[in-house]
Amino acid sequence: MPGTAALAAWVEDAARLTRPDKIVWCDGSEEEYQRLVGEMLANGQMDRMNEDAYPNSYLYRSNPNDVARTEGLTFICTEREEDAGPNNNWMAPKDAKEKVRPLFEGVMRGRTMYVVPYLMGPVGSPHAKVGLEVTDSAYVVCNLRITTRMGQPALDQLEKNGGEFFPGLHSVGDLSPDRRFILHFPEEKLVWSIGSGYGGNALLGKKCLSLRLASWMGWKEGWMAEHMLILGLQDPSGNVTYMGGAFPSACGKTNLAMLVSPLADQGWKVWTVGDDIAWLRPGPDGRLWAVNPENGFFGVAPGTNNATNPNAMASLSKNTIFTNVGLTPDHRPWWPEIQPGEKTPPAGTINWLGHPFEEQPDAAVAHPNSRFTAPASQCPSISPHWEDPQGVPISAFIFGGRRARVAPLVYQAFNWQHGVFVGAGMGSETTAAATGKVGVVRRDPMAMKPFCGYNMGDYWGHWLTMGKQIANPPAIFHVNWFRKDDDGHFLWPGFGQNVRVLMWMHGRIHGTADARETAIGYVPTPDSLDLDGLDISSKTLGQLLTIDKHDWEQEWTDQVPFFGQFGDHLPAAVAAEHQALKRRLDAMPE
Ligand code: GTP
Ligand code: SPV
Ligand code: MN
Repeated sequence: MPGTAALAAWVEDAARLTRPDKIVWCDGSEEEYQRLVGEMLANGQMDRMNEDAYPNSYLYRSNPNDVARTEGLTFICTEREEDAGPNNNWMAPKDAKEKVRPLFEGVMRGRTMYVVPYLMGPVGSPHAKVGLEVTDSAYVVCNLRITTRMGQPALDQLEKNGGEFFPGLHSVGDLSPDRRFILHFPEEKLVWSIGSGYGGNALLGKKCLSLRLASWMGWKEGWMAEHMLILGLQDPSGNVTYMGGAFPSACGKTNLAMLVSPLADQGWKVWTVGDDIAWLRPGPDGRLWAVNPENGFFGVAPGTNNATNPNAMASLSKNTIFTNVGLTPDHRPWWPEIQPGEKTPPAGTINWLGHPFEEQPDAAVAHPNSRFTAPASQCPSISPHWEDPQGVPISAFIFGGRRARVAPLVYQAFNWQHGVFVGAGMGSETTAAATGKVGVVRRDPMAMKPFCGYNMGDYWGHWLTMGKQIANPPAIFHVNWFRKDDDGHFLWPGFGQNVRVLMWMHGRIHGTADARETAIGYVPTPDSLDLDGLDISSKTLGQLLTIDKHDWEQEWTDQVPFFGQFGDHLPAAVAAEHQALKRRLDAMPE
């Protein structure tokens, strides 16, 4: 069956199941966007932002029980449970469908079914994938229009891809978490999501297709799908060194990808290629090449301002959808630190729950996981190569966590295999990006714990295999912008100043920066970091670069049961690196 006919047949089946009153095929046009926004403004689901300050921008408040990804309700449905692994919730495909099909039956009665063909990846890229989402949420459609290439580009690519497309069935259902399921069928390359309209639960091109299904496909086909930003660091000679960075949700990818360098006058500048997802393939030159499958950002609002991230502020200055932020009396968005240092909003600001914040002094004004959806093309630092069909060549991978203790500002792995172990052992404090407790250290290997669509042990095996297949594998680093002093203050200024750490990496890659060898990897010598113009004491720098034997022994011990869960799926090389770390820690002086 030709691509479009197969697409139509799939939609017909979805409609037979969900029984919408109306089916609307979306083309991604401006007129269509305005019509949908107009409907949501009219029915009270959206508010218009101040047209002078934030043209063509809107506020949406989600259901208060639907504000972040719900990992406990997210499933990988493979024939064999061990293919999903201990890192995922699992249901057999047949059981999952039997359980969830009744929730979809007739769910769209009285509603419109929107049919959204979309493209993940640059137009014309051999790596681009066609998705098809059917949804009963106009808000989801509007977000897809910003974060994907929607409509004709997808249909055009369908023919080039031999008709291959990745369907996703989505309904907000009744929004009850008791009837919420985000189901992935990697063997069928299918997604079913019901009961949530928020972010990664509902924009099926993002985490569901571009990470969970794509990571499975990468494993089977010899490429990689990673929860990574992609940036280019331009040096004073004008050369650009590309890096991919995997930090867990709400741990700094968007901010690092859009960094404004305080050393721009010396020729150091950062270009943004992507802020959340990278698809990587070996190129003919023996390097890994990365594309950003997305067309826009779904970025964390709180903390974003003109000092921390001016490029994000410019990106969200127009044509943006704000979700769960506060609304000031003059219809501007509000979140903590929207102006540097601002903790309280203007009088009369409406909180994310829709009430004057003064009436609910105990509620957050903006939800901690409030976000902006903005076109990537509006980012002032967007790379001239961000839509290159083949992507950009990656020279470094940066793993990162949010750790008040333990992890130093930066260190470099000894080699690829050790780097894979560094990623596999990553721990990070949980954030508001997923429901559940915030600030608890959990293992989040390669920042992929919530997104790896198969057994994480096999995933590490795949990383090791990829390293053998590429002649010039990227150097691997680990960073921590979030180390704190005993009073709970961040030791490192972060944000734009992180360029100094990127410069050290650049020096390591190009053979010009010094390091000292420690038990965990190479750590900068104090004078190998360029701290010119930065007010930081040598005591603070010492704290930032300290490797504490006891902290690391504790870390090592925490990793034991974690790696243990994977049984035979744990690659021998990862187990060997874990043991080697123990020997180096034992040899460390007290
Ligand atoms: P997802 O979109 O959830 O995958 O997150 P992300 O990794 O893109 O996180 P993002 O860059 O949006 O950062 C999340 C939070 O961390 C924001 O509140 C930022 O202000 C804060 N943050 C980012 N970079 C830094 C930094 O260098 N230092 C400090 N202290 N905070 C940072
Ligand atoms: C994340 O949680 O890592 C995000 C936001 O990027 S969401 O798309 O909701 O998953
Ligand atoms: Mn993310």
